[in-house]
Amino acid sequence: MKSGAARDEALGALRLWSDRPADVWMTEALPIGNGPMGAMLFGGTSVERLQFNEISLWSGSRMAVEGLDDDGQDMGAHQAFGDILIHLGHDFARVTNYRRGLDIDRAVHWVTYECDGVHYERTALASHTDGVIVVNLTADKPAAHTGRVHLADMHGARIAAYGNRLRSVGKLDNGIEYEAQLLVLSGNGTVAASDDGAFVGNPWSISVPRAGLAFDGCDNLTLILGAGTSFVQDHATEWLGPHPHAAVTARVDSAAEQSVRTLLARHMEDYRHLFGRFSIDLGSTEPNLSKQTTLARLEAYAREASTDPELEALFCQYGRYLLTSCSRPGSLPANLQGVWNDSNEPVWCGDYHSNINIEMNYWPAEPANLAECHRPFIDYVMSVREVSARNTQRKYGEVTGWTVQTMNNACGVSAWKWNPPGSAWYAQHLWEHFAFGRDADYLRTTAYPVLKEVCQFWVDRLTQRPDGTLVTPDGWSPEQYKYEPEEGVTYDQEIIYDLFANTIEAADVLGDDGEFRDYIAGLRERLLKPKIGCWGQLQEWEVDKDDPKDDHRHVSHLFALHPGRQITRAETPDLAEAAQVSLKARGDKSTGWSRAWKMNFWARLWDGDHAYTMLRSLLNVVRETRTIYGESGAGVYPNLFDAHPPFQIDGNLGATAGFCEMLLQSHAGGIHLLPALPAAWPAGKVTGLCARGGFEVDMEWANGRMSRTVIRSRSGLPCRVVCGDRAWQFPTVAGQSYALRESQDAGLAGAREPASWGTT
Ligand code: FUC
Repeated sequence: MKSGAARDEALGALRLWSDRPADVWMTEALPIGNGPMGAMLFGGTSVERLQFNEISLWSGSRMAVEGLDDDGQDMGAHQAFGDILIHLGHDFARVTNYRRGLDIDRAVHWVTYECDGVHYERTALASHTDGVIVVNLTADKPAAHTGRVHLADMHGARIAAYGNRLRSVGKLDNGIEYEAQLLVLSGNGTVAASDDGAFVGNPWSISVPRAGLAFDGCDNLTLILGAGTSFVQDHATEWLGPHPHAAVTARVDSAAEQSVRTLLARHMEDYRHLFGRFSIDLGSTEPNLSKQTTLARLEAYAREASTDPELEALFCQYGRYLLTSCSRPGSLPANLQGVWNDSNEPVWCGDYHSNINIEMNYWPAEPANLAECHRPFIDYVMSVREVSARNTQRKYGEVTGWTVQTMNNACGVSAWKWNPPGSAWYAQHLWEHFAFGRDADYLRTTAYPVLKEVCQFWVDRLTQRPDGTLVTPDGWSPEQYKYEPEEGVTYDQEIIYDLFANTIEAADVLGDDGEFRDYIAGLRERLLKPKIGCWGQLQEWEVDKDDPKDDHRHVSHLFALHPGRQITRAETPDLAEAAQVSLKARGDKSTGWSRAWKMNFWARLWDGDHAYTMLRSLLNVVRETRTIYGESGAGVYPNLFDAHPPFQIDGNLGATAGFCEMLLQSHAGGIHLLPALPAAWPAGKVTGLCARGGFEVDMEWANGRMSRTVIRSRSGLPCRVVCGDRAWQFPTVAGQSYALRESQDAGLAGAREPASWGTT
């Protein structure tokens, strides 16, 4: 692992760091994760705390209960799993040269300090390859580690020590069984079970079991943590599978057979394969500033005139780090807090919220080159289809297809308000995975059946007016409590338009469902379309009643601008203008995720400076952990977690999508380079940005103008590119790269003539 000196050199790069241990979980501890497992590290010296989670540890019903109404369903909540406490006894008052940090290009958490003349180093990683969390503690003097390790559990599990292993085994009321194992290995010295309960104190008042492990005179320690549950993503087995004991034991044992160096190497190879595909350089930060702690940089950033392009790039990449760490194929998707949760009653149950939040989580997956990380959401949608269909029939009677309520758990149990276009919004993600990846098999077997069945729900449900117009009944614009349900709400109409548009395109690609395709195309024509109201706004309702003073955080009626594509600056300029009027009226100040959405909206409106204003408001450092809806309190915490407040990961992930949207758009007629470049980023470079159609783009710009672009074709489809007043159009071969060259006519205002292009 990296030496202290090498580490210092890299300060300021893709790293979050601090000069003191964390006190507060939500705002200061730093996250690692391997998909199913997540952990928050505090970097303590007296007591190190590693709070951990498993994505499938959910309380509440596994099945909707017949006879109960929507709000009566017990959807439970994502649960905290437990904690590891390592009692080291290095009182912080005696510690010097303390640093802790998170390197997001390696996905490694580290701590270094000196105490009583000994230099200590600690690293932690969550390995997806090996399915475990590893913590390694070293020192530059022999026998420097003496203390105790405890494994605590949040549900009163049985905890016992066996040799050098701690095991917690428990069962939730809903039948989900779970187990965690912590194996402690040492270089020299001894590690032994000890249940004398001699030391149980910790600053967080975590209730610590008597059983623990005592380590004595060890040169180094390696902790290997495995955790699992009996949840399986299959309603046919009522979501339960075998007890996790065997799988957890196998993972921990197999990791224990490898050296820490090997575990690290395997972890980095896997992680970098995903993370390393995309890079972003928005300019250099002044060296004195880039050397500062993350908190100091955030505080400097809060001063109007201060710039820190490296912090902005870090924030963009942090969203990719977080998604990679909490959303890997084979497990559940990222919930409201990704996977990181220290409470059994997290706000909004740490759920799958269908009216913006889970979708926003996945906005960066495709453009930021993490298509694999999109899979858990797609698999989740596939897994809840049947139970959602039953639930939908309970509500709407004999309809085909299905939809969801606003709050959803891991087993597809829904609660709270129905969100009729929720399934259509989900379906957009299945389509986007194809639009970027162009895998026709996937489209045929996975995405298209979902698109079609969700269309069928609307075929049954749309109301036809005498003039043939189709409207959705009983709509609600999230989350406008002042208004009763009504017909033709813009949010509904726009999402259904998007569903129909995606289904039509999908059928065109597949080429064998022409009748259905034409039928849906006919319905799309007749859908009530967005309207411009009396103050120039895009109407949120069919009736022109929008309140210009309404600053609600949800901007649902602008779905067609983003993430939809019904409204674009180029094709529907009047509607785009109206969307801008509405957006301005809503104002910039709101919750974290709302700011992130507005960053994307302004990018789609090609106003890079306003998108940048939203980015700055997202990077506003706060400490507020209570729930606040209004303008105050939102931004990021010192650990760069997005603050709704409280912590909600959608703001992080939505912001990363916003960066992509500022630099490249591909939702309307080809690839548009630098559509919303702010004045704040006159020069920069990005590699591995993805575009619909199956393209990957590297580009550099200087003085606000593109200087170099290379497009890699994955799909072999023809490519059309626009940048400012230049345009290119050319056939491609899958696997080939194409460098765009300046045309002779470059610079002619409005010219859209094909410029030259060449293979690299
Ligand atoms: C929606 C939002 C809230 C919050 C919650 C999880 O209901 O209105 O702001 O993000 O989801």
